[in-house]
Amino acid sequence: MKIKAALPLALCLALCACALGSASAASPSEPVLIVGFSQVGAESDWRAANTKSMQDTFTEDNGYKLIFHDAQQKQENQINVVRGFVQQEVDYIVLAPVTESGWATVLQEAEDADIPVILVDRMIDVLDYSLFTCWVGSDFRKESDIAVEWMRENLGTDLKIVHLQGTIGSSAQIGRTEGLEAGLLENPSWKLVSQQTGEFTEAKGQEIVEALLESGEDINVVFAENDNMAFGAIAAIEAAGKTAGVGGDIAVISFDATSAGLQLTLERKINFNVECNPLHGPRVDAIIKNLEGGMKPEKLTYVSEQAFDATTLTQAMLDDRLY
Ligand code: GYE
Repeated sequence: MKIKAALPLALCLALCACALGSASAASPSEPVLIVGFSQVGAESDWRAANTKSMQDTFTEDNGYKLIFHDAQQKQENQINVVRGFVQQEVDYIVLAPVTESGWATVLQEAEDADIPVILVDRMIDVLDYSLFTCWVGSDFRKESDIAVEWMRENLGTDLKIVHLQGTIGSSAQIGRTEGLEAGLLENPSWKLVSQQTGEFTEAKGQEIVEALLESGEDINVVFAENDNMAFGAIAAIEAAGKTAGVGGDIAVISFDATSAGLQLTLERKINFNVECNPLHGPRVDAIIKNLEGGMKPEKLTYVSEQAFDATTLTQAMLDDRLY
């Protein structure tokens, strides 16, 4: 709003003319599908890439009107906005749920109004799977198992681990935490020095590691449940005069493999980075097209992902990545 208010009148008029122009360019015979998307927030690079993928896909040119809402990591905001989508009678509700529990009531309202609900990214914890049409996202437990296996093979036995968890109760946190906890049980020589939530943000990741290093804790691994918390951890490690990554004082394990995350992996400050693919826009578009065509999509779709070891990562591997 601020930007618009500062625009000169002539430019405003030109922008308005363009907006009207593109609206009238859409063929009147083609119905525009209204999609209400409740996004988690803007906490991470992964999230930004996911928002962009959705916004780039659900455009007027593609036959959609997107109502985008950022819930600022608060489930109550999401419940209110999903209820609003039901009242507005949107054609589809797309929901990236902050946490898994607490969805049954509002999703029942969507079902009663016959509005399909497509879940993206994180899952929900409901007994009745008819409350949502389908889900597409990542296998967070598998991502974590891959990281733990890599730690077992590459970091040895004497591990003193700081575990930076994501938003408590989110599928990404639940799966990644389960993987590490299973690894701790299987490897009794691994010590969990600290386990705290950094809410998937860089600032909190930094704060936690800073405080631990200041209090003199002996640590040699940071297991960060996303890239942004890993960025914060690395900043804290370096500010304490220590080195992060391959051959350094503290190894860093991360998830997402965003472009900034892989850059730090290439620089060998992150030892191992497990990909989590955020490009769900085209996947949800395909699901909607199937539903429009009367087809029934798969109930659960896991996207395929890879993992990156700093010692084998090359610039060429980063060049053709999309996020
Ligand atoms: O790993 C993290 C984000 O749910 C997969 O949420 C997503 C996670 C992602 O904030 O960076």
